[in-house]
Amino acid sequence: MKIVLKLDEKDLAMEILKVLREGETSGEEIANRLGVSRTAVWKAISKLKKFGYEIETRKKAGYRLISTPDLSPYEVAEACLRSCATELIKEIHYYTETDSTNQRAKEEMREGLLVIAEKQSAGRGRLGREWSSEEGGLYFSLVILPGLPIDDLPKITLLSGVAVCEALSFVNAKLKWPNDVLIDGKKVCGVLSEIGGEVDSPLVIVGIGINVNNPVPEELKEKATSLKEVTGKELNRAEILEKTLHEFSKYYGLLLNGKWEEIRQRWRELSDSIGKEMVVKLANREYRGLAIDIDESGGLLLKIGDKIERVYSGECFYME
Ligand code: BT5
Repeated sequence: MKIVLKLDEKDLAMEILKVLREGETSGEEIANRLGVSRTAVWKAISKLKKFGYEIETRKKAGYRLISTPDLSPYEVAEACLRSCATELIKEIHYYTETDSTNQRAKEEMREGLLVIAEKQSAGRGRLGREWSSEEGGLYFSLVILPGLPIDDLPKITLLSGVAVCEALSFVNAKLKWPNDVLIDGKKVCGVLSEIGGEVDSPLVIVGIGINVNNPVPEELKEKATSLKEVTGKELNRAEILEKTLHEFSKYYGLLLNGKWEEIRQRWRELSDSIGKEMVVKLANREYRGLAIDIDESGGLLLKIGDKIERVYSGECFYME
């Protein structure tokens, strides 16, 4: 199922939610307050129930909101509005399931689009790898138009990692170059930035996957974890989305205002990689060395013997 919500347009189900959050209300009162028919109210309430809102209907008294799902199109829209990232997000495409939110975003390719899915059947990582995307995780892609040269785009991946790390500061999340967020050395989030649109002013799709309440597949257990596993409880995905978008818009604003150095410094502070021996595999060669810093364009600086090598992409491992 797909739901489209435009943040600058009113949506009846969202309006009704707001009313129900104030307390029990009759169908008639809702209809009068919002200037719609009672049938329209009833239909919107049925839709809300379908998305997991528990709403009690009592004769005469009316509708009472009993519980709210941790993610739904409406929770996503409210999270976007609360996150202050509304300059970046204009439209939400919410899927109960899709192949890949990056793929969906790539097909639409409109600045201001946020694609989010409860589950992905073909979630993807870099270099053709897979991203396991069971129900309970957070999987979303944002289309932005940074107006920056292509060479600056790795900075978007790095700042996205910083934003997730800040949002997950309650579990002491750290960054592994170039696109991983770790908790106690295990991957909890991956970022996949892709490019489309015009060459001189490319649109960028920032895809973020965070393991929240989803199970981590058995074969990844040694190197991956989820927030539920770390904290021992289920977390509200809309809240994590809100925090991440809030931090993203803050750091993205810094980048657009020429303050890359501030982001770079924050990356260093949150880094798990600096000071570690790393292996970076490229298609035709492999580097092994001590990670000492990221350079001015976001590349990793590896000290190999008495030489410093710069790497800009590749598969990265820590040496045992
Ligand atoms: C990434 O790739 O880490 C980028 C992942 C981006 C996923 C998001 S979800 C929303 C959006 N839509 C998409 O289709 N993608 C984005 P990479 O660095 O290549 O890491 C992939 C590797 O991480 C895999 O080869 C596995 O070893 C591991 N992995 C796969 N699923 C994982 C998971 N759920 N949690 C932790 N590690 C995982």
